Amino acid sequence: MKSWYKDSIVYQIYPRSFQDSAETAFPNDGIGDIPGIISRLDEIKELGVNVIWLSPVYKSPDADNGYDISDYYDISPKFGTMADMERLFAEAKKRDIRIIMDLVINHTSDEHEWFQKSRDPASPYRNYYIWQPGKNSRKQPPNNWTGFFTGDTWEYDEKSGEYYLHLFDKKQPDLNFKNPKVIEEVKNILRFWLDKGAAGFRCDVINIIYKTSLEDGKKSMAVRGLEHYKSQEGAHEVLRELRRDVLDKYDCFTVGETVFVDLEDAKLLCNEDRKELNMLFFFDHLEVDRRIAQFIPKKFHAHKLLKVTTKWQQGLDWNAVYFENHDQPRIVSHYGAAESERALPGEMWKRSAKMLALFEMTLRGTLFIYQGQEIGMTNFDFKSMDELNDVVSFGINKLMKKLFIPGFLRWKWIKASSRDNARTPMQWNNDENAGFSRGKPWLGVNNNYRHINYESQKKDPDSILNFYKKLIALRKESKCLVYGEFLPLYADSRLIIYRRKLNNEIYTIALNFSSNEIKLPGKYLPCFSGDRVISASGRKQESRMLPWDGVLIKTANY
Ligand code: TEU
Repeated sequence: MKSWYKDSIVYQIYPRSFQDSAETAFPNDGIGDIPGIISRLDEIKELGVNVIWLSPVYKSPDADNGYDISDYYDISPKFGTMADMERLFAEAKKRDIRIIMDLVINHTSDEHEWFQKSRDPASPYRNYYIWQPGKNSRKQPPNNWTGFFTGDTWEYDEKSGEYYLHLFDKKQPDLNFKNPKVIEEVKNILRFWLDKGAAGFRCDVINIIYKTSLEDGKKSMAVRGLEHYKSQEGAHEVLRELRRDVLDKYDCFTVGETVFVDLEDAKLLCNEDRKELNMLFFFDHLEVDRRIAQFIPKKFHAHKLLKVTTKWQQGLDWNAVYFENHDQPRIVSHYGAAESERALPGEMWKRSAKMLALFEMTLRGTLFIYQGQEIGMTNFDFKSMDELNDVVSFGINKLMKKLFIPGFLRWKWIKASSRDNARTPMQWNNDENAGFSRGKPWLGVNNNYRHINYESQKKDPDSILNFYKKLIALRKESKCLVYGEFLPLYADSRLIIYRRKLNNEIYTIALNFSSNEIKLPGKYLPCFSGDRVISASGRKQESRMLPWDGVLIKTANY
């Protein structure tokens, strides 16, 4: 297996929010599409990206925006046609950009042919899903599990006379990985896309695909039942089989999305010798200021962030490094200084977005950037639930109502954590709808698009976009930044200092996560005596850190 993926820069595209075009069956329908992506490949290339991760573009009734697939071998007409997809592979290839697909196999859509057939108890597809009789003469669901989207996990089907399992929405029935036929189906899907030119897969919730038992779950605040299906031996075996029979025959890589994963699980899942995944996405670093239920906030302390970062940076052979995706709030609104969204984004928004870029780009692993992150896009100033679209936000609202959480608090938390924050259309320019679409966008365009957009940042040498470009270029020149050791040096509640080291090459990085000017601790001053390679503020302060500043120093031997 070649390791080109290790020093790759991956750009995640959420197709419905990237670029709409007039070239599909639904021209200018306010939903981004594949011809739209093709028209933006040059911008992606210019950023320094060499891999695209494409969120699902398959046929889907969109109960969960494409993460509910009804045909793995076809493209949703909203996004275009298979011919468009082939053109995307070809156009990307011309620019030396590879594409990885989103592999969603824990569940399908309930509108998938397999599921429809499986509703008949006599069908050979019955065993593709997890059907169970109810308890107490079918009045009650088969067990007490609770779902990822805050609701039930069992849905009764009249036609079948039984319940089916769905860990996510009821329109996302879970596949049964105890059935070898399901694994064969997945292999066929993999081969189909690899033969079309895919360079790998991002594997959705891959550590929960195998349900060892269906017994009741133990008491839990979060997802009840998890111990029966999280990181089970069965899942490890499936992954090894997919690697052995398909993936290892191609020049490709996998990155698993792994929920509630701990370091011990992760070590098994992406240990190179075990041949399961190449790397994985964990969530710890984005949850240092949240409680078990992800949407409840708690105070941010920079030292916690360094602790978690160190644990994963040092704990795994190889990391997938990301700060944003289509499920997370925008990083500058989360850990940066995107002031109240009503104010125009100011100097601190910009500096903190750069500081966070510097943080991410100086971590060890394969780098992932989510669309819009490179221009410091912020959370959206939603006014009410009516403006939201995500199934999870509605689920959380319902759950919190049940718990008698007052309306203002519910709204405050949902607004800050809604997955829709990441899903507002890409802000390309100053034109109507930020240049995203000539039609009415499926989700609101952020009101700040005249201040935050790609076109104006492209022209501005001091922009966040150009800062990302510089950092990416720097990373390409330095093996140390990609492969070097990660060594924490110092942290308090606002300041983080760490170092990257490979042989004689040493970088020291300091990040200020606050709006105060901070004096660097005297003990570490000598580390800052080297060449100041780049800083978020662009200013040179020898012993102090400006608010929200980040600096990268090439340290002389120390
Ligand atoms: O997400 C997995 C997942 O459970 C979380 O990221 C989830 O969005 C969060 O916990 C909600 O509270 C993956 C996909 O990234 C997501 O978009 C899908 O909705 C989900 O799987 C189901 O396919």
